[in-house]
Amino acid sequence: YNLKRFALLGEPVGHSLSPLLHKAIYRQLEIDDASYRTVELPEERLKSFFTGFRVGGFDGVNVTIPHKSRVIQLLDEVDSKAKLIDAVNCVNRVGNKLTGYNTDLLGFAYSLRQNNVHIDGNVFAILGAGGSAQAVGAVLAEGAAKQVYIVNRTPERAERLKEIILAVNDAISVTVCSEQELAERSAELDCVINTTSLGMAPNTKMSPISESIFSENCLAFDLVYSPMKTKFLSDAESQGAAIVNGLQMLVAQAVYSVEIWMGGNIVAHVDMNALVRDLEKAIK
Ligand code: SKM
Repeated sequence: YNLKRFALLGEPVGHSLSPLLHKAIYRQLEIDDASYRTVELPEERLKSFFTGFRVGGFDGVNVTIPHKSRVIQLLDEVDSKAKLIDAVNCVNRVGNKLTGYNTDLLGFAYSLRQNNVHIDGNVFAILGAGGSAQAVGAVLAEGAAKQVYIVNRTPERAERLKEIILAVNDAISVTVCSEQELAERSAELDCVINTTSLGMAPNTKMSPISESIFSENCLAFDLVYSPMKTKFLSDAESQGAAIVNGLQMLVAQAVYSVEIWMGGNIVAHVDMNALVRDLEKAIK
């Protein structure tokens, strides 16, 4: 009897929904020989953790804030897209070899598809320019968005995000702009994506942008999922925009991780909507 062991590494990880989510995935797939736990890991213990992981301590791990970039140097191989955005959130061990992936990218692309958001030829705004913004930018670039606006407090990070988008697809028009400049373009926007943590519990009264940005033809996508309806999303809804929160992306990145670890065609066989409902119940 060979129990497969998986874990989420981060600091903090106490409030993560991943253990519950992964257990729900195993239950759905009738996998009864897998376990998933959180490992709270300060930076100085990352290296020694990986020494044990490599020789069989775990079969695979997810990586969350603040280690997604730092783990890269501890791996044998890294998927090219993960390398480009300098973020790994999923590591697979085969024998003593560790390979890094980024399933946040795949999860975001999945959620856009599920909500019928076409990337090709459309106009997007990305709010924020941190790690998850880079994943979002890479997906929009690969899907051949027509135009991407980037609004971020520090222009240096916004420029870095612009470079990443253009490295994936140099045919895209990318503009770093102020909130005011974006507001003047609001009629053009097909989709506005919040990648900042503004509005996340406990700061639920905050939004990264004024509600004047939204229109009826726009979809507001918030990577935040707690609360399920942030101020950003309720503002968008009040302007007649469609809204999507980050739960579906969270579920999808987990399912893609399980597929990497266990092989087979898991993404196609899982009921993602049922998993989203499981999480909604847990959040309430
Ligand atoms: O990339 C994911 C990670 O796999 C799990 C997670 C969580 O449990 O909060 C968040 C994201 O960083």
